[in-house]
Amino acid sequence: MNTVSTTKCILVAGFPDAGKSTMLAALYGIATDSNPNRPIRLVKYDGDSGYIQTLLDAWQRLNPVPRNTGATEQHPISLRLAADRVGEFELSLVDIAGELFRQLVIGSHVPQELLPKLDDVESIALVVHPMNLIPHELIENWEGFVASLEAKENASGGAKKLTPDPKKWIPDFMPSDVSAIVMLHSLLTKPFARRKIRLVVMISAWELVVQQPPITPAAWLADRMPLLSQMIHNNEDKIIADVFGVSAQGGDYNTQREELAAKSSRAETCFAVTASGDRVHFCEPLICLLVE
Ligand SMILES: Nc1nc2c(ncn2[C@@H]2O[C@H](COP(=O)(O)OP(=O)(O)O)[C@@H](O)[C@H]2O)c(=O)[nH]1
Ligand SMILES: [Mg+2]
Repeated sequence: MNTVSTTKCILVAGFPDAGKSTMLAALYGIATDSNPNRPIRLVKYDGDSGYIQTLLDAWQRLNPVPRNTGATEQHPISLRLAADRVGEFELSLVDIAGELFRQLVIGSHVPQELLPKLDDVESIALVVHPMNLIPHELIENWEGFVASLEAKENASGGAKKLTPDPKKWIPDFMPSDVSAIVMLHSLLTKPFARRKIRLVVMISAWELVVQQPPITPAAWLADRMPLLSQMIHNNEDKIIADVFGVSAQGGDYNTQREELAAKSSRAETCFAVTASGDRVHFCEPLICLLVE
């Protein structure tokens, strides 16, 4: 039997725009679905109920979840879930906007809000978005790269001039790959005392990673986030890791809308793909993280 002190907890981490809110909406939708065969069930939700309902409504109606709106997204959210193979577990989103994780990396300090959760959690789901990565940029592409970041920022409502002097480096330029390894390294060093992390890298929006021949999540990670991939391989005693591609939307809302709407249930459209490319249930990455 699980007690509060032995319940396993997964921390969902990721930088802004990684796909965390969409994943939360899909998980909540699946866990509260009426399908008796659903692999996870909601036991308890702890958090702002209006917020989760807004996410769920957007997901059900095939709309992008509302963008981060500051205050609400800073509130911790916790789902107590149950799955047959692993019993009850807690899924915790301390910082759904991803800003605190950015501070952890860029500011090299652990924000107070993150401390209580980061202190005891050993299982981490790191969400990364294949289209929202900050790449390793070559110096000859630099000005184009800065312009593309600014265009993205402006398209999403910001009007930030990233730097008036393109030669000046600012933290927004840190490659996602580097950010991810700095974050993991922070979790393995002081002030934390843990010796091991169980990690699952969840590559969101996987249906957008279309390549011929098809690429597996493991190959994608080695190719697009080589430092993270190497860090995982070089620290097998400290980081027990796996990688999955996941699709919480189930497809692109513009180009695949009709196909998605034709499915009998929304939950059915979501899926995950193992490191070697096999299609599995959307919830499998989280369950794998907890299996002994
Ligand atoms: N095509 C597709 N887009 C996705 C999927 N999951 C998330 N996205 C998109 O990725 C962007 C960031 O997602 P969001 O959940 O808001 O990220 P967050 O900032 O980490 O909470 C949004 O434009 C989503 O519509 C997916 O499974 N498929
Ligand atoms: Mg969000």
